[in-house]
Amino acid sequence: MIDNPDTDGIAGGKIIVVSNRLPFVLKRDASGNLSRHASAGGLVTAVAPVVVRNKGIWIGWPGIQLDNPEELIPESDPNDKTPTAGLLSSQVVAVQVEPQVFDSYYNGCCNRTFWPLFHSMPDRAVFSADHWKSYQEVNRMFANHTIQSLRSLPKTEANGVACNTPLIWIHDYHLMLCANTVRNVCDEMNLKCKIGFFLHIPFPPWDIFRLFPWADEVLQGMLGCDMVGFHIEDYCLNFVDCCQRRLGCRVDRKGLLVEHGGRSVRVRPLPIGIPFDRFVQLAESAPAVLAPAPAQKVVLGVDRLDYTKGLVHRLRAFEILLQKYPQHLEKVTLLQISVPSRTDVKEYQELKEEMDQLVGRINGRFTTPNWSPIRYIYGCVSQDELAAFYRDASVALVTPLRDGMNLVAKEFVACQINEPPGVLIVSPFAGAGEMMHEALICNPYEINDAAEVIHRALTMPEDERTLRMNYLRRREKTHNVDYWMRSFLKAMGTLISEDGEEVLP
Ligand code: GDG
Repeated sequence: MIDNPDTDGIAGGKIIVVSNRLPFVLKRDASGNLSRHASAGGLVTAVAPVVVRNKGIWIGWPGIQLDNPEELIPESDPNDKTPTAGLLSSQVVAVQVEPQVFDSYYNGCCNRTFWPLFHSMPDRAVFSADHWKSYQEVNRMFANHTIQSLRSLPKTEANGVACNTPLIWIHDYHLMLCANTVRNVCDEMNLKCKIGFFLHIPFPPWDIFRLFPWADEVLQGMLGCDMVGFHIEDYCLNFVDCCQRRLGCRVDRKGLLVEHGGRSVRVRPLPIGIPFDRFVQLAESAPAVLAPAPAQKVVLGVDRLDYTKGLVHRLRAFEILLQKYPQHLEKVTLLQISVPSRTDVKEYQELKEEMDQLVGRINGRFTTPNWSPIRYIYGCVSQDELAAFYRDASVALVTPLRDGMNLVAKEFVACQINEPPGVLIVSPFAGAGEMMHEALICNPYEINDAAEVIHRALTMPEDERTLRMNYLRRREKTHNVDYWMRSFLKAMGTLISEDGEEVLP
C-alpha cells in the first residue's frame, strides 16, 4: 500500500469530512475580528492533514454565530503548527444553525438523549419530541451542505468511474441521519459518492437501543452509508442485531453485512489510535511539572468531567485504598484533571458539585501538614503539561463506566518513556479495555476490588511493569492514528495499492 503524499491513497476522488464541529474553533475579538483556535482530539489529528493534502472539504459548526452566511472564515496563520495548518477557508463549510435550534439539537438530543442512551445509562436519558425535531432539522442542514459541496467539486476526467468517486466521511452521534438524506438526493440527481460513517461512542445493545422512540429512523439514517465503522466488534454486532430486530434486515453476523434497500452495507471495527510519535516527542521535551518528594508516587486521572468516566467511583476506590493500606498515606497522591464539559447541562453541574464535595471530604479526612491525598484540577492543562503528567505518573487510572475507546489510556502508554515504567489500570467497559490486555483490568463498579487493583499497581515489581508496558507501547505505536485513517479508507474500498489497484475491503 502506498502513502502517496498527493492523494494519501484515496483512489482519485476528493474527501468531504462532516462532523458536528469544524477542526478548529472560531473566536471573535473585541473589535469583531475572527480568528481560528486549535481543537485537539484524534479526529482532527488524523483526518485534517489528509483533507489539507487532498484539497478536500470539512463541513461543521464553527463554535460561534457568524454575522451573516457570507462572513469569511480567516485563513490559517502561516506559523500554524496544528494539524489544520494549510486548511484553506475555501475548504471549510461553516454550518450556521439558529441558537435555539442548535441548543435543542446539541444540549438536548445529542447530549441528553443519545449520549446517556448509547453509554447504556437509560435512566439519564431524556426523550423529547421537540429535541428530536431539532436533531432532524440540523441533520438535514448538514446533509444539504454536504450535497452542495459535492456538486461544487470539479468534474474529474472519468466522472462517475469508481476510482474518481468522492468520499464522504460523516462522524459521530450528532449526525446519524445525515447519510440517508445525502444518499437519497444523490440517487435522484445521479451524483456519485461513497459514504462512510464512524461512531466515536459505543453502540448499545438492542434492549437499550429499542428504548429510543424513533429508533427506526436512526438505523435507516446510518444505513444510508456504504460502510459504518465502530471502535470494536461488540458495537458492530449490537448495530447488526438492531438492524435485524428493528428493521427486519437480512444480516450476515460473521461477514458483518446488513442488507438494506437493495444494497449491502459493510459494518467494521476500526479502533481509533493516537499520534504515538508526537506524544513520545512531547514526553521527551516537556519539562517536569510534578515535583514530588522522594519516594512519592502519583496516581493520575485525566477526563472530561462526565458521568460516564466513573470519577465518583474512582475517588471512593482511592479512599478505600488509603483506609485499607495506610502505608500509602503521605506516599501516594491522586492527581485528577477534570476538564469542564457540557456545563449547560444539569447532570454535569450536579456531577461537579458531587466531585467538589467528595474531594473535600476525602482530603479533610486524610490530609496531614505535609500532604494531601487528592490534587484536583478542574480545568484544562497544556499538551506539554499533560505529556509531563503522563510521563511522570506511576499509575494511570482509566476507569470509565462506559467509553467508546478512551484515548487517555493510549496517550499515557505513549508517554511512558522512563525506566522503569508505570502501570495502566483500565476498565473493561472502555473500548481500550478490550484491546489493551496487558493493562490491569478493573471493574469500576466494584470499588473494593478497584482499591485492591490500585494497590497491586503501586506495588508491582519493576520487571512485570516493564514487560506489560513494552507490549502496550508496541501495539499503540503500530496501531496509531494514521493506521486508523488507512483502515477506514481500506474499509471504504478507496485505498490504492502500490500497483494502482483499489484495495478491496
Ligand atoms: C470520545 C469518546 C473516544 C483531556 N484533558 C486534557 C486534554 N484531554 C484530551 C486527552 C484526549 C481527549 O482529551 C479525551 O479523549 P477520550 O477518548 O478520553 O474521551 P472523549 O472526549 O469522551 O472522546 C471516546 C474518542 O471520542 C475518540 O474516538 O476514545 O471513547 O467518548 O485526547 O488528551 N488535553 C489537554 N489538556 C487537558 O487538560 N491538552
